[in-house]
Amino acid sequence: MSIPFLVSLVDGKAAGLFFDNSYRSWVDLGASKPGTLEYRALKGEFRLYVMVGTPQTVLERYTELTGRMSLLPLWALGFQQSRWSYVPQSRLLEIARTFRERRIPCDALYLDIDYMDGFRCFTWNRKHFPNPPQMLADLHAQGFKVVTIIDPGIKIDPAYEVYQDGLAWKYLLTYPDGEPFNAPVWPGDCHFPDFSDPQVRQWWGDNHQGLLEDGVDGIWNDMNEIALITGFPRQVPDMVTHSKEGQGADHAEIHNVYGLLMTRACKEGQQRLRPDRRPFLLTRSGWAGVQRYSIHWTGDNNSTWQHLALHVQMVLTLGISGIAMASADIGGFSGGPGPELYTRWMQAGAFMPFYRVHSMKGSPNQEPWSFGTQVEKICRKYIELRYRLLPYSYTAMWQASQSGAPLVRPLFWANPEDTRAYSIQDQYLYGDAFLVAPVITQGATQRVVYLPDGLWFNFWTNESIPGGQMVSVDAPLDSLPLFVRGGAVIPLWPVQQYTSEKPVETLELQVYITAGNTTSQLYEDDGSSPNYDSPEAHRLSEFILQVNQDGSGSLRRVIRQGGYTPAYSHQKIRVIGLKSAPSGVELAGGKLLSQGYDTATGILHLEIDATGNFELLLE
Ligand code: MIG
Repeated sequence: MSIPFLVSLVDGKAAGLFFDNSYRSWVDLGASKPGTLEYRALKGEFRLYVMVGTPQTVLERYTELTGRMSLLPLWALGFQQSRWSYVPQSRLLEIARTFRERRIPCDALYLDIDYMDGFRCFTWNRKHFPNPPQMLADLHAQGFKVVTIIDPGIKIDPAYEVYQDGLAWKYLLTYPDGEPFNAPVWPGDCHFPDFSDPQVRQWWGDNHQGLLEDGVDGIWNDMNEIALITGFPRQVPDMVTHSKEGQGADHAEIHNVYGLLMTRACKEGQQRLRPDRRPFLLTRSGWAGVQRYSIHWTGDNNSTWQHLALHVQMVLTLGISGIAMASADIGGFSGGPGPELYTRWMQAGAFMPFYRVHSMKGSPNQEPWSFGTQVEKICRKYIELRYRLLPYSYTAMWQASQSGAPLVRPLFWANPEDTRAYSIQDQYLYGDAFLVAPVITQGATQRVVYLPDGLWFNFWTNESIPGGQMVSVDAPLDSLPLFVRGGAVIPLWPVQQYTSEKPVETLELQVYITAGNTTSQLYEDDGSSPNYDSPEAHRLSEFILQVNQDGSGSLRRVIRQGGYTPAYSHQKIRVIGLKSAPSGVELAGGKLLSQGYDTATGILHLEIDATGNFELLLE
């Protein structure tokens, strides 16, 4: 993933520099000449876009230019289990069954390269998967979605249709003399499609028809850097030629955008072939703007504590580079994590833009039940929390589609003036309200957390803590240090075993009282329609909280956009942080079905029958 975009932040003022040149380039950030940024590229034009403002407005401008993600189906926010590879079919079905038996929520299972027939793209290994439509229907009935991998390498095999067509129609990369370029990948010697040609993209997209008709729910693009395996040549030579939309170009110019163009072909194919569904695509390679087509995982990491720390750092960096949804292989790809590392990784992963375990061929099992009952119990707790917070995460994903704001944000995002937050890379914000400080040190049962200015609440204890200071937090193995910004209104759903298991009948709202005025958003739609932009298909609400010094105040829900009607008819409200029981509670816009103040916890519990606008007064 190569994104020649730089964000600087000095005394609260942010600048974005986008070097729009796809050739190999070098950046020296003051290492050889202090105070001087040096940028060099092999060839091409010098084209620089400059944006200034706050980190937020810089990202808004950058993604206005390079594009924003479209909403993924809701299931993409559920838990996802992958490995290289779940074969044969009986193994995949066993994994699915075990999730349901053990009541560990899960939405998606992945099929890595061994589902194919001799690594030929768009084929099935019929020995291991005798009846894919039947198998997929069976998994769908249990609430699972299935994502299959597709690599760009096309096996050189005269009996293989994709090879025949690609060769006959001259859709493949060639040397300048017209000879097709070939190099080894998993299937042996391969040719590669020229995704910089619109006709090739159309053809490649259409090639997904069989998989989609069989019932595959999403696609996973790998090796699209282009990565080759041991042999000759080691890399695609610069002289290899491309169409570049008919203008002609060499590989030196296209190399960095090849992966992005492949994802474009795949996403557009999904849209054409299955217009009634939102596309799902996960890619390894990409370039500036790949967020328009795909989400991203960071490739082959190791099952080490260092790589857990790196997971956080990389997702933060990718986020401010326009990739609003990125994550890494949870548990680590190569090696085995052991129970403690796996547990810590599963906790942090619950607060990543997407939540996917993946591991390498030959590595020990990495399902949530693979490390004994204690670890399984903790994993279930965090996966369930992920499902509880779906309406919150979904709103954050919608924000990414509107403004480019990533789901995982650096601490300075909300406090650009707070210079102490600038260099913190082992904590992050998740959406507007959460601050996450994962434990990334072996053996640690405590960690130090920096809380930026404002009032914060410990999510587990509801204790309120003033920000602008470092605090030490207890973090036994079952505890992820997690804080909520004062003034936030967090929407929650009940736990489900998968995202569309049952209609949500009650929306829960957790309100964190802080003196002042705050606004929180909630975006709602059916979680699957591609036309979510239309007014009837979605609804945007704001929760406006106004609290006086004496604790009295109001909470209003205001529908700002759209006429979508969710399934729930009740809202349960928990008001956290009141100093004492309110002397009166009044509701406009619905019926107050129950109320109670719990003196032990200091939480005010309310249930109302409103589904839309309401105003709640606390005296
Ligand atoms: O050379 O498809 O990053 O996630 O499991 C390895 C097999 C090829 C690399 C990907 C990894 C995937 C693996 N692939």
